[in-house]
Amino acid sequence: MFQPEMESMGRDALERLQLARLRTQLARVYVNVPLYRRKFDDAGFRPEQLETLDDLRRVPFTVKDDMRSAYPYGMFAVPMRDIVRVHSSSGTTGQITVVGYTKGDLDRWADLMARTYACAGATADDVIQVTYGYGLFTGGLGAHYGSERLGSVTIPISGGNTARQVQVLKDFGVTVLACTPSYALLIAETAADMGIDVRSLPLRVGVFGAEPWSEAMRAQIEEKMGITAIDIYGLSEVMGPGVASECVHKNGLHVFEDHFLIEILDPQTLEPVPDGETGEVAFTTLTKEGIPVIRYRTRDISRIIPGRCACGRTFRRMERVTGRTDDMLIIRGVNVYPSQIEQVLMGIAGVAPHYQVVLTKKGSMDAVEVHVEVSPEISFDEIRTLEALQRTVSGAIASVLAVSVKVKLVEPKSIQRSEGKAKRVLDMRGEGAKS
Ligand code: DLL
Repeated sequence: MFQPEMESMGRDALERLQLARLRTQLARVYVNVPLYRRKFDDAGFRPEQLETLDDLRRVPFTVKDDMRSAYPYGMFAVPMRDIVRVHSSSGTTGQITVVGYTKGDLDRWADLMARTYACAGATADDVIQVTYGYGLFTGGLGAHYGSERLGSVTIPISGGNTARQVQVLKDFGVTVLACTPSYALLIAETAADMGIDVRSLPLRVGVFGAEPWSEAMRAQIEEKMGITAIDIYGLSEVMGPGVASECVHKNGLHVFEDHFLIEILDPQTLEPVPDGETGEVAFTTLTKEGIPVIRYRTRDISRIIPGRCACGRTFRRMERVTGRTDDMLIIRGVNVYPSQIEQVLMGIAGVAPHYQVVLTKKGSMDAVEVHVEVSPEISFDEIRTLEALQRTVSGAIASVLAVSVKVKLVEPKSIQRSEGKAKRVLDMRGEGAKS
């Protein structure tokens, strides 16, 4: 553990620390951020009324639209002269939002990312290739400073130029790869095309996140690269990567609860649900200075995994994020997440782990097509083989998801690859549609 005194502290001590930090945080945002003062006043809540952690239920939520309406700096809780860095959210679903960090924030972030690598089993002896994008995206610089804080050799290559990624992976003796899981697959595929067997390289760990991925995809990456693949989670509004991370037991992501309070909300009532139940994840930052967020609704779906982890960390674990409420497809009344389709596809021999869900309109009806690449070893000219494979895929989706969708098999490498977050849903339903 990178900070064992925090990561394995007793739950009682942790809750006392959380309460003290929460009180300070609420008082600070009430005084310094007009949006919070207005929200608290409207709800009849004063920070000094908070007596227990449970009282957080009385505090109003923060949503993405609050951040958008405060664009760019309206939610900062310190004067601009104390801000030393800004990042912004990826903005795939609308206008971008800006987040600001003080020196103290950057210092804590580096610690939390060092914790993340240590969770994955990395040490100062590792050589870490940081392939998350550098820039306004939090992935690159977050992963970079964490790697330096741990004392590892840091390779700040950023995303893109996949052939060079493979070359560096091979020549620089890289032992840890940090990138999105979909990009890890592309790196593996490119290495194979270059005649390089990643399994024979010193690479042993991947710290993958920034997009939903499935257990089956983990198995594929681990097999292709001969590594342990660890799921890491975070979001810009809360900090960036370094909010939660799996440990080597790979059974849920430890939430760094000394810095972030997690709640799982019932999607209908928005009341917090007990551990074990699934819902929307909300976070409250406990130590952020630049832009603290209070009960921020992430739209990510997860649950708390009850029980202790064998690694000795006392932080509770959240289950891997299976999807977002705004990514959910409703196909003839059935709720479907792209990652569920992925899970099904990965279990079928003959199809490659590259797919896209395409939404179109037929008259007034929404139509859903799943485009799946066939594996390179399947000949695209053998009609009968393809037909049989198509039936297998549609049948598997229908039986697992309880809804039938049209499946289109496409040629190897025809689905666009991504060097960052993969685009799993292509919305072709017309003007103004989200894509
Ligand atoms: O993606 C931060 C990050 C960078 C996390 C590198 C991990 C590694 P944003 O661009 O603000 O920040 O996107 C945040 O990405 O709300 C989730 O929907 C999704 N996401 C992040 N990590 C995971 C993960 C970064 N491990 C949004 N599994 C979040 C599933 C993830 N989804």
